Amino acid sequence: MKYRFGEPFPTQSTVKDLPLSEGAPAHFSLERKGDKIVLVYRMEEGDAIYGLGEQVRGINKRGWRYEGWNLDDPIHHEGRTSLYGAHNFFLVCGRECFGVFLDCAGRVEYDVGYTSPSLLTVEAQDFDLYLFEGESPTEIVKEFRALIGRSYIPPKWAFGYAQSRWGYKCEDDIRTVYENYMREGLPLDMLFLDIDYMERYKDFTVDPTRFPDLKAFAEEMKEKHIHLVPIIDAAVKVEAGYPVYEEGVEKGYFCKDDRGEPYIVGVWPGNSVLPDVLNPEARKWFGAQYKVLLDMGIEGFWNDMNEPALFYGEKQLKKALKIASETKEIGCLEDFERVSHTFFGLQNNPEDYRAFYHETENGRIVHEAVHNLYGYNMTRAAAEYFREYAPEKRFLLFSRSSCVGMHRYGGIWTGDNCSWWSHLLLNLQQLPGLNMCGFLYTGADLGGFGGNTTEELLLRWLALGVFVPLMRNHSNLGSRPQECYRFEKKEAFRNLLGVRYSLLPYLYSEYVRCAFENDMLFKPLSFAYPSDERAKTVEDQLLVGGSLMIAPVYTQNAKGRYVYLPERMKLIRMRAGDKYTEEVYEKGEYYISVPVEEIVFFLRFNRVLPLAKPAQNTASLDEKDLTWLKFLEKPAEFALLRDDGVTPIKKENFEIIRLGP
Ligand code: MIG
Repeated sequence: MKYRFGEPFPTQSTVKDLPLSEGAPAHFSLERKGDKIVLVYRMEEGDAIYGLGEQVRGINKRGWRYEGWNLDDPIHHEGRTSLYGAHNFFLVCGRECFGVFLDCAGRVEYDVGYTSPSLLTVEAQDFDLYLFEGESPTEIVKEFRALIGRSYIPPKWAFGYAQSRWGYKCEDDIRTVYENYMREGLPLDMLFLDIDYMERYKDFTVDPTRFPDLKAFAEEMKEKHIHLVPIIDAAVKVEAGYPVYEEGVEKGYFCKDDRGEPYIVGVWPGNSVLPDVLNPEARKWFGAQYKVLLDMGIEGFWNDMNEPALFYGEKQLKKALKIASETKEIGCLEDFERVSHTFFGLQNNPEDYRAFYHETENGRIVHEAVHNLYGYNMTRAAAEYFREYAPEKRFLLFSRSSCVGMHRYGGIWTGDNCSWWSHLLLNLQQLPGLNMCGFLYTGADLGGFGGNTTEELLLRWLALGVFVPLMRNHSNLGSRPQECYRFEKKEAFRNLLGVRYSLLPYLYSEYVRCAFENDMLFKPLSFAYPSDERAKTVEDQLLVGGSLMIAPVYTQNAKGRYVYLPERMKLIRMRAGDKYTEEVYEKGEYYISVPVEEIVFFLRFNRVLPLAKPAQNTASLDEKDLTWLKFLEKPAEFALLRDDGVTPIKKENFEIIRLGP
């Protein structure tokens, strides 16, 4: 059912046109608050609220307030209300179970039992409201996902292990990382290029002293089965003679102020302008810029700073400088506060978002009203161009900022987390919500981006990362280096990364199946065991695909952890992809020992798991030589994807493997 409130901007988040329903929507009562609509739902004691994608706090969202508002804020503590994505879909699960999607380009506010424990309110200005009813949470999610279209599928090599760091500056830095990985026998598929590969942070340029011949270098690395993945920032440097800037200005392709002049903001390159990716022509033009790097043999990109994140707006900065210069000396606290606040307030200032405009198919519109669509359309620009450039090829593409709809064009990483144990748990807790909203290709910066990691934290985090589609170790400039070879337990790292490759046939097959069937790769336990009251409260375990349950360790100095088994399961204790033990446990609660050198997970009853031999990279992975782990009392099937990992996937690429007990 679809209802319309106000005059929503067409987000193109959905792929189907539903007729508008008359009358009042079910479940909710409606209130008006100024120019906003408030949807009010009275929650039952036992209702759990799932979804909202990339957010803070637990799998069950009840007990806090949240916002759908894309924001670059590097400290993801639990007091936050929004992160980089706006994923406005949630499920109410209890006596009644239904799904809610707010198709909205602007800000959405949720109060999920915060002001009053039994009230859920959703507040926004102009939006389409969709309600979904169904037999089970999974069925409802599938209905929603059918509305928003099939999730992006990356190439198989994008399921390999990736090393990244802000601070690799030149060819030799990258080569050194590669050589160290090889010397230690550590598997690797991708090395990432952060902003320093560019010439003074100019998009689609390459610094000629740091990377004198990127094409040759990319080729050299590809021969070694390594993909280089460069970053692209949203903002374009203002600089005379820089073709991307000059051409964009000439054609009117950058966001403009109220007088029609390009709106100037400050990001990495200094004064910059924002490509108007909501203007179809400008979007096409921006996407075509990726050609420079594609022609060099690059096959993967990550799009950053596309909330869009602003260090300052030029006009606001000038105001701040004026205030500072008028304050000849700091005579009292008020002086100090006035000056410091004007400067602190410059970053991602709402005044800026209200001061520039997009030229869309539906006319000129102020950025604030369509803020959440920016990262989506930047990524769409790239994806649409890739399809033109090489229609038969899967590219790697993921973004920091996103909105429902972008899941068709690329994945996301969850931005600047910290090297904190709490963020390992947050990583796990975000996965089901992201999957519900169509984001299947996703991952957190393993080891943590900001701050200093430890060997133990990295090992534990990788032990979750082996199950997550994007398995990338990434860290901040100036933080403690965290490539696997920096630490002492080399063998543990080697084995652990190897396990990823052993699991790859399972993970990639299940991933693609989930994309085709609009299923979730990561589910809360309660989705599969709906009548199990204990399962509903589990916030630190997940089902991964149809066969597995994971229960990672996420506390410092732990030797193991308590695990809840909602049914009989087989515990798999893995030292390496070809070195493991199996042990059957009955339904119940157990303390399970988990040494840092091991990956421990559970095979579900009457399910199977294909395992490959550990490999150095996806290119050398032998997918013919599989071992099958089984926990069967009756025959079972598994849909194994057999394809080249690059060209478009067809349903026929799945081979149904039948196994008996
Ligand atoms: O303001 O390009 O989230 O992954 O390393 C920081 C530098 C800009 C933010 C990204 C991070 C990346 C960093 N970028």
